[in-house]
Amino acid sequence: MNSRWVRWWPAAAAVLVLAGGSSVAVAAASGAFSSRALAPNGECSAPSLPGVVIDVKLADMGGMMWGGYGARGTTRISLSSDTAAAGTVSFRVANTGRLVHELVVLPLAPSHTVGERPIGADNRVSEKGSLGEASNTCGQGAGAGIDAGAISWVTLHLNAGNYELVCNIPGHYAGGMFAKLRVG
Ligand SMILES: [Cu+2]
Repeated sequence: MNSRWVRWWPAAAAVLVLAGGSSVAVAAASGAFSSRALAPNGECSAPSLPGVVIDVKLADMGGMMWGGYGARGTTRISLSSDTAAAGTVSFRVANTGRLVHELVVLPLAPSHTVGERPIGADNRVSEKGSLGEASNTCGQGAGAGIDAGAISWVTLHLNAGNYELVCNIPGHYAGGMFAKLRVG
């Protein structure tokens, strides 16, 4: 459990208060994030990927997002490792949630932390400087988004530095879909 999780759960508790303590809210608090098992073989298995391979999971509270669209703590990205050696890095991205998600790799300036990008009127963040993305259901690279239960993958060359991995489906960054990767 990293420090991000510690910050998230109080937010979930706050949402509980808003929900008025209904039985639905209690059920959500005890395990609302979906974690579906993905097909180990078949159309949605990734090929063998080069370089350092990082497994990424994209999750959400699906229909339990009663705290409000984009409420912090309703969506998340988790990484098998938050560090990687500079060079070839492959991301194997599994959507374990109920909504469509994606993974976009953005540079993170030294003085910045994840989660603080300004959110536009379209409920998305700027993708300026993007190094690449995995948003192609059962395929590599950019596409229309990763369907629930599917995977996508992308291989990038990353120089030493910090990166912010985000999902830029409207409302999802605000919901908590960002994670830091340190390359060096
Ligand atoms: Cu998302």
